[in-house]
Amino acid sequence: MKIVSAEFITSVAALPKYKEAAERYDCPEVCVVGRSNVGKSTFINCVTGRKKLAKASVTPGRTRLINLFDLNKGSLVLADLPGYGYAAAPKSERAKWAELIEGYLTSSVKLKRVLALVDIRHEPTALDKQMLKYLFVCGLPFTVVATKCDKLSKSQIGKAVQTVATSLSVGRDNIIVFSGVSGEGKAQVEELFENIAQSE
Ligand SMILES: Nc1nc2c(ncn2[C@@H]2O[C@H](COP(=O)(O)OP(=O)(O)O)[C@@H](O)[C@H]2O)c(=O)[nH]1
Ligand SMILES: [Mg+2]
Repeated sequence: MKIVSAEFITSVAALPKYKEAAERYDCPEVCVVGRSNVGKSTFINCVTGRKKLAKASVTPGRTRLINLFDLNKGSLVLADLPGYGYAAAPKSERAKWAELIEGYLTSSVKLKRVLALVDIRHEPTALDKQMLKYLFVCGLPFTVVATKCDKLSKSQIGKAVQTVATSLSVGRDNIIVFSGVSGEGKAQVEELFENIAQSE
C-alpha cells in the first residue's frame, strides 16, 4: 500500500482517551513500539513520506503520548507509542508509560500488528527482549523492524540481522531491515500495510 495521504488524528495520554478516539474510526491499526530514540518517529515519517508528521527529536524520551495517524483516508491507523527505556525519566513516570503501553496493547481491538523497532547496530536490550516476550505471551502478531541499517555495510547487516534474530528468538523472515535515511525496507513495510489493510 503506497501511502498517498497521512494525517495526524490526535494524541492521547491515557487509555480512556485512546478508546474514545478509536471509536471514531473503523479500520485496522498498526502500532510502533521500541525504546526511545530507536527511530520510531523517523520510521513513521519515512513510511508516510511526510518529513514532519511525527516529531523526530534529538532529545530522547519526549513522546509520552500515543500519537494516532490516519493513512490513506481510513485505510489504516498507525499508532506511535511512547518509547520505553528512557533511563533519565523518573521512575514514577516510567511506570506510567508502561501502564499506558500495556493497557493499549492488551485492549486495542483494532490492533492487527505490532512493529517492534530495534537498532540494527546493537544487540537488543533487556527491555527489547521483554517487549518481544510480552507480545508473544499476549499473542499479538508482530514484525521486528531493524532500523538505522544505513549505518552498517552490507556484510555487517547480514551478521547484525542474525544477532537480532537469535537474541529475540524470531525468524529472519520476521525482520524487516530498515533505514529512515535511505528508505531501505520501505517497500516491505508498504506490502505489510497492504496485507493488513486488506485483511478486513
Ligand atoms: N542514520 C539514521 N538515523 C536515524 C534513523 N532513524 C532515526 N535516526 C535518528 O535517531 C534519532 C532518534 O530518532 P527518532 O525517530 O526521534 O526516535 P524515536 O524516539 O524512537 O521516535 C534521531 O536523531 C534520528 O535522526 C535511521 O534509519 N538512520
Ligand atoms: Mg518519537
